[in-house]
Amino acid sequence: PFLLKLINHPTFLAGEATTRLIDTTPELFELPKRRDRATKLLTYLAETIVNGNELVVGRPVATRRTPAPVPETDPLAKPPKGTKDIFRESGVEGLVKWIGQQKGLLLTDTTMRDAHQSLLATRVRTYDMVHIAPAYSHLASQLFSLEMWGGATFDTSMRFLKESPWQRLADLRETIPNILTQMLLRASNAVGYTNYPDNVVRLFVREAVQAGMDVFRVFDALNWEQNMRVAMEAVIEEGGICEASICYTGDLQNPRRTKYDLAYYVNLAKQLEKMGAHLLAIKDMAGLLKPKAAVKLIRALREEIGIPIHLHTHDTAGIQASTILAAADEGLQIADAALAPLSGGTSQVNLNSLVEALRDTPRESSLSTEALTNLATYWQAAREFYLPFESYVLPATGDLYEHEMPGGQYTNLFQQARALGLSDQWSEVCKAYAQVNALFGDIVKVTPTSKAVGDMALFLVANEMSAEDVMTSDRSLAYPASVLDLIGGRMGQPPGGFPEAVMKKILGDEPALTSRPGESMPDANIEAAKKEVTDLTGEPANDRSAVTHLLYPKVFDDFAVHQKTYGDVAKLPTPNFFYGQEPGEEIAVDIEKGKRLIIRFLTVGQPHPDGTRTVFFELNGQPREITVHDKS
Ligand code: 3PY
Ligand code: ZN
Repeated sequence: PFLLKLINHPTFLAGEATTRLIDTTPELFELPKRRDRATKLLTYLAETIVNGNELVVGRPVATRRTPAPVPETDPLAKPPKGTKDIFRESGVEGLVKWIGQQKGLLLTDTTMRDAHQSLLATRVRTYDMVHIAPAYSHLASQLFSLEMWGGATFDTSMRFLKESPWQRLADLRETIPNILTQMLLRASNAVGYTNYPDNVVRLFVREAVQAGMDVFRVFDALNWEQNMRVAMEAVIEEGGICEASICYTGDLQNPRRTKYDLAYYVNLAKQLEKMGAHLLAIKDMAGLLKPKAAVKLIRALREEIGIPIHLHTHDTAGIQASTILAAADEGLQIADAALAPLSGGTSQVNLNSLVEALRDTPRESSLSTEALTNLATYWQAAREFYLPFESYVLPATGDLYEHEMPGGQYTNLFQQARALGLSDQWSEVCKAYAQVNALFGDIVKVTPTSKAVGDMALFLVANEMSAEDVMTSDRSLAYPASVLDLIGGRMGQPPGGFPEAVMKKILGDEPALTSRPGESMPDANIEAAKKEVTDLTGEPANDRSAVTHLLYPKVFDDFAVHQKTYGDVAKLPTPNFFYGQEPGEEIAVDIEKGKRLIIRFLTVGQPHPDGTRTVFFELNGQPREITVHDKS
């Protein structure tokens, strides 16, 4: 059976088996599980039925229970050839050449990463992605890539959704074999909020490539190319596609904003090209790139560098489609957009209408109207499951160009302000954010530097202080940890460094780091991490679980314990994951290919004297009882 397991393994089937397969895939050696997976899932459902899921408690209730409609495709048909096939057949050079030959604007769909990170607090589950995945591979094979991993999705999937980010990647890779996968990698911050040792970054990239990641959009939150080198080299060495980013800030249209001018961006792009980037991303995380500025930038970059350009922007201000269209006229090769139901506002531009805006022009995309409508119909319905996480819609005003808050942070910071009772002072928070940026020397603001600026802005408003007061006050203040990290140089260096006086004021006598943080960080002990994971789970750890533990020790450990107790809850339909089941409701749960559980919830018994209750189910037609603590 081992051989059978091996040859049926998705990696092997995809023709990518290497000698590392067995090292990186220890599940091949696992003995049949002693504990019963069905019992674990029933326990999860029973707990949720009796006590609720704390993720949704106190939030608006999603009432949709019916599955989102999946467009029909022929399950036996091979999906059409796509970008992944080109990459597989002709390597990164062939792919880059192919991009250069395309007349139409290529598009990346961000629905499964940035769109829900920006609109739904990153809460979209693997279940809802995997169900629409075959439709993507059959109907939208003309997409350049699918951004479906990285950024905040890595920790959020474990922290809140109790599912494995690695499994999400593997599942989508398997179900969408023909389109390139894409992720956001925060360079030395990996998928976290602070710099990690170089060997952790390298191991993470290696594992990501092995699990099926193709395009790595690498950025540094201060545009410090030195801090991108380790991640970029790892991507290139491991055989990934290295899309290095210039983060866009300031305003190329504004003659008074001189720090980040055209020469700055061109110079940075040239350095990234020299460092081996296969593609260049313009990462406009706050949606600040105005159409005329885009023309200037793309024109200059197209003259000065040879690699294809990929534009990422957020539609916070509502006018970014015009920026993409203007950039397309200048020869931009690839743009990011999200399917209609998850587009607009702090998310990306509407992919469906962008495709139509380009229709019958020289930059027409080969994506079909009907196919995209069908995919959008699915997401429209699937979004209903996530009603509890809908953000308060916060329209941007012209001051977006003053505070320059990234799309992913905009509604988030508002929620934080609201929690502190500062929602009516939102415009002051925005002003404070701009002041803090100026105080710190006008820096790039994106995860994690944006968090430090946001924390400092809230700190000032809550303490009724201005940024100026920071410099003049004699009080010793307990600054947020993120601010100490940033000004202490632990996130890297901005162009020109941080202002000396500000460093002195905030850090006092603490020395600041001015070299690359990774240089002075000792390598993490991978073997020790494996041992910790093994001790925790009682199962053999591999590089993947070790690196996850090193990136997010507590989050990973809590998740591992959850998984040990409740099994793979990612397999439950979303309404049942959030709300359990309704009496009489029957659900089908595919715990693996060909292994389906039919679970019917019958009723909950009266409380026992010890505070427990028995929940009655039918599992594949047989009665099953699960007793759980009633925490009410
Ligand atoms: C992230 O780092 O998660 C971002 O989306 C930054 O724009
Ligand atoms: Zn973004």
